[in-house]
Amino acid sequence: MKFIHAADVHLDSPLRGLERYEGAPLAALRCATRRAFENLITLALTEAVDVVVLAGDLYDGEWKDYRTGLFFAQQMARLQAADIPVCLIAGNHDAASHITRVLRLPKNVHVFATTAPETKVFESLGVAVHGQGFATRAVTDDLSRNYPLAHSDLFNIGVLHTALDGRPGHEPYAPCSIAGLRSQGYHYWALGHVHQHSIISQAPWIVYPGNVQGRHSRELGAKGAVLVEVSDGAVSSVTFHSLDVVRWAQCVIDLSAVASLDDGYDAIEAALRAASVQAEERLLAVRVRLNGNCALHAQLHAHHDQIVNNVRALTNGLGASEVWLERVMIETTSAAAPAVADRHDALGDLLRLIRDLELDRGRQTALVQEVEDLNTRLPAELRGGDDAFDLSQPAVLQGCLDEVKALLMERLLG
Ligand SMILES: [Mn+2]
Repeated sequence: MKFIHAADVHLDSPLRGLERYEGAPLAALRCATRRAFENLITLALTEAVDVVVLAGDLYDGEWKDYRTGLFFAQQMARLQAADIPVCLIAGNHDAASHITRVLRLPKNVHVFATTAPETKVFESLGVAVHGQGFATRAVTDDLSRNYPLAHSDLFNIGVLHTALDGRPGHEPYAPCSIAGLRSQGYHYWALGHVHQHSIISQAPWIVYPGNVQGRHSRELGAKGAVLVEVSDGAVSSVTFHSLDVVRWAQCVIDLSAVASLDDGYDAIEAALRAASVQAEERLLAVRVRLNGNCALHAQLHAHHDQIVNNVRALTNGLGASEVWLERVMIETTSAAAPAVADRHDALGDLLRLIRDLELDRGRQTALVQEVEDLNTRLPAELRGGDDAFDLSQPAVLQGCLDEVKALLMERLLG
């Protein structure tokens, strides 16, 4: 017996604010969750699995129109034609209360109840699947406590969308403990919600497959699902298969030992080349982060645009995968600043002024109030979302002060 365990498909997840990115491969990114899901179904067919388990957040939220549901139904029909059943629970993103459009699904798809745990027995396979979906978005009860005990003569799979005992960056929904999960006596807990693949336990198996397709620059690396093989009533192997069509990566390049911009570009190119090889011929969406205490600091900040476009040009000739430069973040610190800040002249005064500003919360607040008017005039995509430009955030303000300092240094000294 073998089955596929996937979760957090987030079908048709909207990609916010991509329009503002130069040269973003919009069509590829918009379709990515669908293409990755097709890869999942293809894997199920080629492996001729006995069951497919989807552990919540199949949909990102309410469908914009019926096309999302129709696409899913079409993929389910591919499995139906091969007699492969699907067990599915709702998560916080596609909680029953949140999805108002409903489509009838092919008969091979079993959607678990959201009011109480339910068990689906596949007699011919010797398998019992236990599950309960989210009725509402924010489930704060431990759903696992009401799950039934294992059926002693069957292989038992528990399907649950949960943050376990809390996972950084994830809402603490349907909290539960590893000890609690063990107490049901199941062989395998098919979890969802955490987008990073991880094997929490092997006795019993408690597994997050991670999401099937990364959706932004914080969902890095290979994404896919796990294939689980069972023999003699026990798990014999758990294998991760990458299914993503767009790979998100970050290249962090330390420029502290780099003396010239040219050497800097060489270091960046080497890092991009390595990332493109790792993407295994998928489209690579890469964020470049330049850091280190370095002599180039002022130059990098003063010529930000030129740097970004030179890095973009580097992505052209890499070969292995198509590479899209999502963003260049200049996070270097200045190796030269302290000496200048000690000078007893206007430039020294200026740098000391900025340094004092960095240390004084009260003056920062006053500064933020002064530019508040500017903030309200920014386009919406800059004010919201994952990378919002929000000066009231200390890190954003600090970044601006760094940039101003470097720019002034370069202009006044250079
Ligand atoms: Mn979730």
